[in-house]
Amino acid sequence: MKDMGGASVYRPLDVDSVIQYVRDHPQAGAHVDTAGELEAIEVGDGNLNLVFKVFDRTSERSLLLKQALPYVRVAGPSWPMPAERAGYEARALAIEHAAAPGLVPEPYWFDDELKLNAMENLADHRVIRFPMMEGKRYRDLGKTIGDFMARTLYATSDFALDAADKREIMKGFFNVELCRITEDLVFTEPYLPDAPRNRWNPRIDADVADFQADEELKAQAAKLKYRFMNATQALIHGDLHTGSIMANDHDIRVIDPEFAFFGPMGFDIGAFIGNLWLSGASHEAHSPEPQARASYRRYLIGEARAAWAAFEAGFRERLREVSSPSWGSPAFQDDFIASVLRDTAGYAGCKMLRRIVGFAHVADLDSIEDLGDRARAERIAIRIGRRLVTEHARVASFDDIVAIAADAMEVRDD
Ligand code: SR1
Ligand code: MG
Repeated sequence: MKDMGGASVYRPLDVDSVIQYVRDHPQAGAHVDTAGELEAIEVGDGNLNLVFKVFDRTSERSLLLKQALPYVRVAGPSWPMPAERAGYEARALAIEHAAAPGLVPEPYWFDDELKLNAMENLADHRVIRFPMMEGKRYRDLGKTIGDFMARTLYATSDFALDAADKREIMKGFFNVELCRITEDLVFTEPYLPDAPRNRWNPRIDADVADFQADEELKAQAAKLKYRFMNATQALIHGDLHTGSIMANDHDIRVIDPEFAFFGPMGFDIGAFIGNLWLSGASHEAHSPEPQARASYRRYLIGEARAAWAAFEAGFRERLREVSSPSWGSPAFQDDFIASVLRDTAGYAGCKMLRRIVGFAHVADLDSIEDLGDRARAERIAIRIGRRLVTEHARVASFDDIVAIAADAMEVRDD
């Protein structure tokens, strides 16, 4: 569709119009035969966007198109959300692709009129959250995500960039509306007894009331929120949960960086670690057999350790060549890594609690049909989340984070 001046105008695509769009797009021919037999399906399973896979049945090639709607998809038009978020995703994906090639989908083009990102279709990959509910183990999951974080976080930090260059990039990442979602849904509403968007399993009413009355917890969550809003350490992914990771048996990719902005590095690492612990808690129901449950939880602990180890090693390696002599001090570097570790603990805890009490939950827990079973799993997650938030400033090694999770999941860490 064109306006009177001949430019495309925004309209949400569907499985028919997306095919015509691909046929007409000058860059699509590099990825599919635009005159061939094309077929489209809509596969969006996230909270916000439309996602189309377009298959070229003649050559067996395909591409993926992700279009932002002008509202939150799961809430509908009553919750408007600027479709400009697609531009943040385009800019972030380009930077991530440069810093961590092979660890994100290859970006093809960004259509600013349609608020649409075209990219590599990860045809035989799956979002890992769902197979993990069935006990799927991904080789090198933690190592790969730790490597992704070391690469992307270092490359966009003051350690790699000249201050003026970093500030120039920051101009493209104010991302006000999506940061507001995180500020509200992660850091504010879960701690308010009467926030209208909160929802939770009625079997945990008492647990929720107890944590919402915990002044120390709320003070620590407020500190973490303030830091989220003010620590412009690096371009962070901003939503790095297990729904933002796709994998097959030999390849792992990070997707969906639309929440990207300059924030604290520990928010990304914490999101990943917190989601591993949510998975572990959910196996209270998904793996009723105690030995299988303990075994899967040990796997998760191993991947969490591997993620932190890969992040720390990769980051320290890169710190050998810093952009300013100021950053060369070994004591400063140790101090910095220690602060990222504390943030990792705190944000992991925040990301867990919001998935149990806030607006947006996770399938790991919500798929547990029996509310009593779900409550048992949720109580484990709440125990971990509360301790991580409350104790984050005292965390001195990754072992401290593991000990909190292992204790609540009643698994020996060896
Ligand atoms: C209204 S959006 C809810 C959540 O979905 C995204 O994945 C983010 O985690 C956000 O907080
Ligand atoms: Mg997402």
